[in-house]
Amino acid sequence: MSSLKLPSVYKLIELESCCSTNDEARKLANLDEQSYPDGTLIWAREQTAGRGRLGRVWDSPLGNLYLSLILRPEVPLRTASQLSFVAALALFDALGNISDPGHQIKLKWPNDVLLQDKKVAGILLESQTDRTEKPTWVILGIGVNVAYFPKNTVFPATSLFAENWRVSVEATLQAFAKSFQIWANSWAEDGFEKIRLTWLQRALGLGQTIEVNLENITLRGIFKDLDQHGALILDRNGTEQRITAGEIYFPDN
Ligand code: BT5
Repeated sequence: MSSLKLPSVYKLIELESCCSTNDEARKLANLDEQSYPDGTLIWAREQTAGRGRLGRVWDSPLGNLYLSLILRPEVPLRTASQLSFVAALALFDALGNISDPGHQIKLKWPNDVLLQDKKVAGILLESQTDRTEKPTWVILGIGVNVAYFPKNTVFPATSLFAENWRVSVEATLQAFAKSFQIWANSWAEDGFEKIRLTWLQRALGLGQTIEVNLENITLRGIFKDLDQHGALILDRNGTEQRITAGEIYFPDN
């Protein structure tokens, strides 16, 4: 066990190893709400079956940060999905707070964090709803490449260590927990607009030509905006297209 201190809104569960902290969180969230309330944070030193979005593998050896937060927001699912942008802002601040000056941190739609234009952290939001509109839980999975990153990825990846940034997993976790509390409060009290605008200020490629890979087609256009539901607005020769899922690339970079 570590001697980690987190703000009291979190209930920390530490694991040496697990399959996926999101799967562990899902199990606990379904057990009972009293024992695993909003703010339960599952942290594992390594994962044997870490997951990215769309069934992708998330490499999870010892040395990186892997955590999942159980959240129980009293809002419709569509609103709850804004939490991935809340988490992206928290990661941005957390890394900014523990970094040496001179490192460039940016956000990449929908919710990646880039360091020196390479992916250093990813977010996986999962939820479960019952018959009401509201989710019974939302699980926010966060992976930060502290010491290790995979080579040969389509979009380049990096780690904090690879950018000569020596920081511990514990310090990264502590910084994230602190920043997430601040942004989650802002979201709960003032809604999405401030989150949306701040996210846009920190996004890579806004106003520039980007490529969006959809399942069967690649679209090219100008990255114009983020709408109130977190969709990317792509301007294609004056016609605006709303993109809700896909991978973006920056051809001019
Ligand atoms: C994500 O997926 O970015 C979400 C990653 C969430 C991981 C956390 S760890 C704690 C929690 N438990 C889990 O099981 N998952 C969550 P996606 O957008 O699909 O990005 C995957 C892509 O990111 C890969 O195809 C690589 O290009 C790149 N990448 C960068 N670092 C990586 C790493 N450590 N492992 C795998 N892919 C990485």
